[in-house]
Amino acid sequence: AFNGTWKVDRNENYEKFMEQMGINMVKRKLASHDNLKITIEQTGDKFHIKENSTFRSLELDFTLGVTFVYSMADGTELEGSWVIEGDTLKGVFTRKDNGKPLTTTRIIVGDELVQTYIYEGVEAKRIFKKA
Ligand code: MYR
Repeated sequence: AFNGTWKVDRNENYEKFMEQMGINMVKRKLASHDNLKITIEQTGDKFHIKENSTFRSLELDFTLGVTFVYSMADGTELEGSWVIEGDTLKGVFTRKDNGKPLTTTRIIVGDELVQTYIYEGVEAKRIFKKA
C-alpha cells in the first residue's frame, strides 16, 4: 500500500516542529518548500527508499525492526527503526546529538500518504499525494 512515488502536497505545523528541532528560520523557510518526493518500494519486511528534495537526493534501505542511522538534510543523525502496527508504519528514532526521541508514522488515508512527526511534544504532518 505504501509503494509508489509520493510528492509532498502540504504541511501542518511543520515550521513549529522544525523550530522545536532547533532549525533556524532561514533553513525552516527553505525546508517548508523542499518539494520532497519519496519513492517507497516494500518487499516483505524490506524497504528501499528514494528521497528527492531541493536539498539532496539519496537512497537507503531498511528492514522492519532493524536499527539504522538516518542523516537529516542538516547533518543531524537519527538512529532507530520502523515497525508496522496494523496499517501504520511507526518509526521510533533517537537524535544522536542529544539522545532525545523523534517518533514518526506513515499511514495511507484515502489516496494520500500522511506522515506525522513528533519531537519534544510538538507534532507536525506532511501530506503526500501520488506523483
Ligand atoms: C525513510 O523511511 O524515509 C527514512 C527514515 C526516516 C527517518 C525519520 C525521518 C524524520 C525526519 C525528520 C526531518 C525533520 C526536519 C526537521
